[in-house]
Amino acid sequence: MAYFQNIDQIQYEGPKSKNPLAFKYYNPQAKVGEKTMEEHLRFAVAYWHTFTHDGTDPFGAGNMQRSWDRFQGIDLAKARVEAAFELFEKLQVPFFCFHDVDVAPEGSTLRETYQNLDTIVSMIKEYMKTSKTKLLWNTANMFSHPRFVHGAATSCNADVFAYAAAKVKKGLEIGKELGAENYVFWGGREGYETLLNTDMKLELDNLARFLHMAVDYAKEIGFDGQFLIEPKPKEPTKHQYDFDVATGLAFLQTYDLHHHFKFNIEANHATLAGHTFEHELRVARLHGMLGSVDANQGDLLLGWDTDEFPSDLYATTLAMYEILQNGGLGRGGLNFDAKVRRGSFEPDDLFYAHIAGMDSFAIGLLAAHRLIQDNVLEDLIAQRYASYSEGIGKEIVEGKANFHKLEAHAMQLTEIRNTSGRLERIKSLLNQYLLDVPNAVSG
Ligand code: XUL
Ligand code: CO
Repeated sequence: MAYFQNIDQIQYEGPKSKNPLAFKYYNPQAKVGEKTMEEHLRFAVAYWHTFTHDGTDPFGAGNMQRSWDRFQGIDLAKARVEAAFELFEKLQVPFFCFHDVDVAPEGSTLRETYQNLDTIVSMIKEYMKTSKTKLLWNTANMFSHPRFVHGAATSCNADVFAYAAAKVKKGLEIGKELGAENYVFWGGREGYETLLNTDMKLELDNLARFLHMAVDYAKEIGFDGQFLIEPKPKEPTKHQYDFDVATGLAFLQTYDLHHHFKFNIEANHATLAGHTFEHELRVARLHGMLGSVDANQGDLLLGWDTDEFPSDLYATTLAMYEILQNGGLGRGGLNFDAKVRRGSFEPDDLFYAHIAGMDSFAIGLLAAHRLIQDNVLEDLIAQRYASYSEGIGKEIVEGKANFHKLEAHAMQLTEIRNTSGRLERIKSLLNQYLLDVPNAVSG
């Protein structure tokens, strides 16, 4: 049966189209440089926001109109799979992502939960045989159930640590079964509320022990997906251990885990950490650790994780700039970890939201590609740092300088001349490239 009866497959109609159910910029088969847009962008639908979230917020009950909600329990889970593959096909998205509890209800015992998962995973596997949509990543939800009140791998309760391990073990088996490209570890409640009752050293050591066990088990069963850490500074705990990319990197290096992991970078998590999205992407890229992206955006007037669909074209352009400079996302993708606003409760809003996100990243891709082709930022940066390609600067970067030499150089300086950073000129250039995108598409 069809859950989105009034909606046909979304087609590319170009920037002049007035059809709200059409792509204006995302043209999956169109080439940008060497790759098609579909290959560059590797979009994924997040199961939890699109098929599970019901609009509940701290002040109000669920309000989303979702026709699958007339079912319950395992039947509801099955209806969601049907709805999901219908939406994937109509949106032409190459990937999807899910948590264990998004796809199958928890049973009253762990064994029963496994049975529910097995039922739904084999149904998903059947659908995947004929669908073009693949699994970008799956993960285990280790934050919603009350047992995880003090965390999972960092819980003060060893039974909870064991329960969490069982969930990840099952998750890795599911990832292998469905051919997942990646497996995500978002820290859920891995953090703390107060140091007054927290053994931080034990918690961090345990988190590392847990991740090493996951690496070992993946090897044992031959699961070859890329492992990803998703940093977030706060929510649900006041301090999350995987605060941002730099903090996560230090943790991974300290515990000798960095060979096995990359980062899944979420835009809204970056802004919560007081960074820009592109900052987090850059830090990961410089260390060869940029794995995948949770494509959303926050509201800078609000201090919490709003998970909006991305529409800020500056952010998508600068993100795509980092991704292109990275040589792409490899096995990663752009997962819309984003939800429609509570006021957007009708089923077709799910399509408008994804179209907005996909077009916004397609525009970002087109603008960033041209910026790179024309060496716009590279030339500006090369000029700005020109003092390091000759004289004393060259000696510094070549390791030929020391404090004696530098002091002697400084002593003979009569004047130090700086030049302008020209930020406003650069922003105008960026505007020109963005406004040129429709021309890039039509010709
Ligand atoms: C929470 C969040 C998660 C992860 C997967 O803020 O982003 O949905 O992406 O657990
Ligand atoms: Co996320």
